[in-house]
Amino acid sequence: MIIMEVENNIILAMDQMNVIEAYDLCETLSKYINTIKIGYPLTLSEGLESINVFKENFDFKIICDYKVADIPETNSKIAKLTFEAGADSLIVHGFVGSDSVEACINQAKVYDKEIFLLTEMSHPGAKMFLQNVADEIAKMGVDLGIKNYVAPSTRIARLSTIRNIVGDDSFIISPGVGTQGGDPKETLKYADALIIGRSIYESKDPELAIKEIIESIK
Ligand code: O7M
Repeated sequence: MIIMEVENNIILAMDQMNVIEAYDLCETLSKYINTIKIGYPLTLSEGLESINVFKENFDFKIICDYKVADIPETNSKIAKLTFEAGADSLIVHGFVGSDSVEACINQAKVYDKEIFLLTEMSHPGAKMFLQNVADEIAKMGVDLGIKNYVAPSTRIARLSTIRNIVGDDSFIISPGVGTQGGDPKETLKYADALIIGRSIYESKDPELAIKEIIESIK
């Protein structure tokens, strides 16, 4: 099941560490986006309940990026708390194996929410270990019936391979465009949406930055 229609194919990575700054940014950008990703930087500074600031004031879909990677019992607790706090979906690491991932899927079913399976990451260090098993992780996701994936925009050939494994009916969101070097338009040949943080929120003019990205992917 595909959970979201991502406006302009852009998911804002809300990695600011101050909820007021994050709120102000959302006010500026809310006419261009309907989905944001909240991770540890904002949650550890402002608390899990800060999710609601963005749900209630902007009606955004919230993807919680907690890269869940623990034993099944602990994954289950993390997923439960995240969905109860109002997240629409949760990003889960695949390398921990199918039992740990299934624990999150089971909680998602309880709350009628979704998970995204993280396959390969976008940073250089992902080549050391994760890249070697990323295809197997994606195949495991298919076997588990997962339809939502995260795969890197910084290595288009790898993104393309992962798309082939998960199939055209899956939904791939892709981080790494802009600051990490990925190209938005090229990425969208294989991914359904871009995850973008610093090239928007560190810009002197975030509205202009997002407008330029939207223009570039038309
Ligand atoms: O545009 P950036 O580089 O400022 O931000 C990218 C965001 O995507 C940031 O929140 C990262 O934590 C996240 N991310 C990656 O950059 N690479 C990955 O491989 C995976 C993620 C991610 O979102 O994982 C779910």
